[in-house]
This record gives sequence, C-alpha cells and structure tokens, in this order.
Amino acid sequence: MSSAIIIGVAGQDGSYLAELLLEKGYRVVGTVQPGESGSLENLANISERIEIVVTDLLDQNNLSEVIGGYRPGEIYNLASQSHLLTSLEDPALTGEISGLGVTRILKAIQTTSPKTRFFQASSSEMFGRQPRDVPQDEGTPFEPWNAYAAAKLYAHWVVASYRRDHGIFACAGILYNHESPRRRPEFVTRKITRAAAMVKLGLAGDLPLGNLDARRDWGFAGDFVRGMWLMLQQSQPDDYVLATGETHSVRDLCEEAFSCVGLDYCDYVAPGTTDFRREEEILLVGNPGKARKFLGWEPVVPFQELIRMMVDADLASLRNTR
Ligand code: GDR
Repeated sequence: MSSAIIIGVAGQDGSYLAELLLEKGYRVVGTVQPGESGSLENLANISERIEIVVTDLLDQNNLSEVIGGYRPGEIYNLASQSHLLTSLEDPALTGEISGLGVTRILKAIQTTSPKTRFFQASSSEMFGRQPRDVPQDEGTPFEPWNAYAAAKLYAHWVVASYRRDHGIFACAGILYNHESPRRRPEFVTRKITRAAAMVKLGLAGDLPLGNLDARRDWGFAGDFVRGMWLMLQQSQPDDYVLATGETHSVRDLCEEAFSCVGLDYCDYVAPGTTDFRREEEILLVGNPGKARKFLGWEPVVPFQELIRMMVDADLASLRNTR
C-alpha cells in the first residue's frame, strides 16, 4: 500500500491532496501544527480515513521522529503562512517555517527515510515584481521582493541541493495562485465570492478592496494537487511551474462573482479602501509547458467555472448558517 505524509493537511491544498491520495488507495497521515487541531473543517468528510499527528516544523527531533516512525513513500510539504501580508508581520517566523522548516524536513528524510519522495510547494512570488520573462517558466531568474518570497526561495534552493548532493527524490512545484471554496476569506478570490453571496442574501452592503487592476494567474486548487502528485510519480525528480497561463484582474473577478448572483459589482465594490492599494504593474503569469509535456498535466477548471463554484459554495454555506 502506498503511503504519504501531508505536512499542513488542514489547509486548502492539504485537504484536496488528502482526498486525491485516498481515492488512489494511499494510507494518508496528515500533520497539523501545535495548537491547530481545532480547525479541521476542510477534513470533515475524510477525518475517519486519515491519521492526524501534531508536528512542529521548528523542531528537528520531532520531525525526525515522525518521518522516521512512518517512513512513508511520499511527503508533501504544504505548510506555510501563505497570506502575504500576514506572513510579513512576523518575517522571522515566516523564515523559520517556510525556509528552515523545509531544511529540517529534508534533513529528517535524509537521516531516517532516504527513499521517501518529497514535494515542496514553492511560489510564483519568488519571481518578484518585475520578472524578466512574461510568462515565467522554470528558467526565469528569481528575484524575491519580500521576506515571504525570500524564505520560499531559500527552501526552493535547499530542495535542489538535497536532490543534487544527497540523492533525495525531491521536487518543487512553482505554484501560481490557486483557489477553491476552501480558500480562506483573507485571500482576494474568496473575499469577493463570499461578499457577492452575502450581498445577494442581504447580509452585507459593500465590499472594500484594494487595487482592482492587479492581475493574477488564478487556477483551481484541485487541479494543482494533481500536479503535485504527478511530480512524485516520475522516474526523475525535477521542478515544474504549475499555472494556467492566463491572467485576470481583480475587477474581472468582481464582475464574474457578482454576475453569478445577478448583480453589478460597481454598485457594491469600494476600490482603494484596503491595504492592497499599491499600483501593481507586475505580470505574474506562468508557462505550464514543462508540466504539460512531461507530466501530462492540464488545469481542467477554467476561471469562470472556478468563480461560480466558489460563489455557489458560499451561498450554500451562508444559507445553512442562517
Ligand atoms: P497573493 O494572493 O498575494 O497573490 O498570494 P491574494 O489573493 O491575497 O492577492 C491577489 C491580488 O489581489 C490584490 N488585492 C487584494 N488582495 C487581498 N487579499 N485583499 C484585498 O482587499 C485586495 N485588493 C486587491 C492583491 O494586491 C494581489 O495583487 C497568493 C498566496 O496563495 C501565496 O501564498 C502564494 O505564494 C501566491 O498566491 C502565489
């Protein structure tokens, strides 16, 4: 029986990946961080079928005990403080978890379970604010602009070094924005889909936002976790961009989400009223050509369908709680 540890199982990606691996017949162990065991709602449907252990990415001995104890076929690291502004409130902790934490996992794999295959969630943020190439691919130079991106890049390069110098089957996915009904509401997609549903149900009247012209390459998280799994099924470890190759603006997102509930976003959205106001000229858009060619990976859910899925889920959950 195949087995996997998902580090950070309770988040959006961890829960989708756990479902995928269970479908494929894996034994799934999921880790949560100390103090997190109360917030497992993403796992409600599968909680009986996975084992949950508390692990601490700050603690080398604890990681070695857990990894050496299970010696799984695969480990996926999806743990991080993924909201950019929040992660920058405590940049040292971000470095500890998103940077050094990954080194500790790799060290534990090397010393206790060297045949375990490892996936690391790297980020398109590593390309910085003025990427040399548009779209970006695996050869585009990295130029991180903040402590979050720098921590992610540190981990990205440590993955490459363990692959090269220690023979560990370690892969990194350079992930562009990926969303779902399980996205937390502080991210802009979910903030907007939830607000559209609330306005529709008469629970809110307006939506403060930052820069409506900011553009992102938004895909569906369920598609992305399939890409992660595919990386670990290859004969050789490597790094791959996972992206849709298309961008949309925050304005497009508003238009789409409010039109799903038959409303015009212009009547509700207050642009320039949150901290996300900076004029962003950046064009973060990925070229998923390598993943398409070597993994056979395609993002299946298009933007409009993703937004509709999120609005429908928000409507349903708000109706349930009324
Ligand atoms: P991002 O995601 O920073 O790209 O990081 P987020 O959804 O927070 O922002 C997307 C874009 O929308 C603009 N924006 C706003 N964003 C938020 N959250 N709230 C607002 O009110 C608002 N108004 C405009 C932002 O400025 C930005 O341009 C995500 C995370 O998943 C990271 O962990 C991951 O590394 C990257 O994607 C790839």
